[in-house]
Amino acid sequence: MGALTIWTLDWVPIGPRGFVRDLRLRWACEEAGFPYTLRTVAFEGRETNHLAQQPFGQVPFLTDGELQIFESGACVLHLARKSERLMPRDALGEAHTLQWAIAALNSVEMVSVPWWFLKITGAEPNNLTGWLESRLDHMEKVLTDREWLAAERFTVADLLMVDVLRVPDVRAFGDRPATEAYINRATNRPAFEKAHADQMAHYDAADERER
Ligand SMILES: N[C@@H](CCC(=O)N[C@@H](CS)C(=O)NCC(=O)O)C(=O)O
Repeated sequence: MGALTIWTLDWVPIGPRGFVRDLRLRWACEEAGFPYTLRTVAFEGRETNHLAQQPFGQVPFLTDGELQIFESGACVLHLARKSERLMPRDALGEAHTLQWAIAALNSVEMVSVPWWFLKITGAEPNNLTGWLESRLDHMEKVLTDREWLAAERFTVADLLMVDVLRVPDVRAFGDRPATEAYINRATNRPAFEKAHADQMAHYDAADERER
């Protein structure tokens, strides 16, 4: 394996701290025991200053030696290919992990992010509410009788699903005890706690530099 570098923004406002998607990569590295270096692109001018690395002007992206890759989902799946801790090696376990990883991004996050955006911009009514409610209700049923989504243990699918579900407005939308317990189970893992603390410390240090 080459040297891993996680790329994120040099600074963000208070609101998104703890939720910038570099956390997914940090968390995956912590779970797998992979050391990494953190590097940054500038928040100012982010729309155009790193399009060669991330064609939408966003973060995160990852370098692994000579390889460079963007999209948080692709980055954590890349890491999962290197560690059985993130993805089982048997065909069934791997297929189920991939299935739920894609479901997190393409069936839940694809509704939750636009819903959240309409919510914070004050759209009344929020026409995505019913759609999100249906997705979350289905997840609640799934999580009622299982601890983890695939292979009966924590995988990268849980990492992605939990990162989607733990967004405060999404988490506060309705009462879903199995989902809440699932989020707590995952975010109480030492690897998440370390990744989260490191992201917060990174942005605290950025504030210090401004002073
Ligand atoms: N689908 C992308 C979404 C990336 C994304 O939304 N990144 C946010 C930070 S979490 C960002 O760069 N926002 C700044 C912007 O869009 O200008 C991924 O998962 O990597």
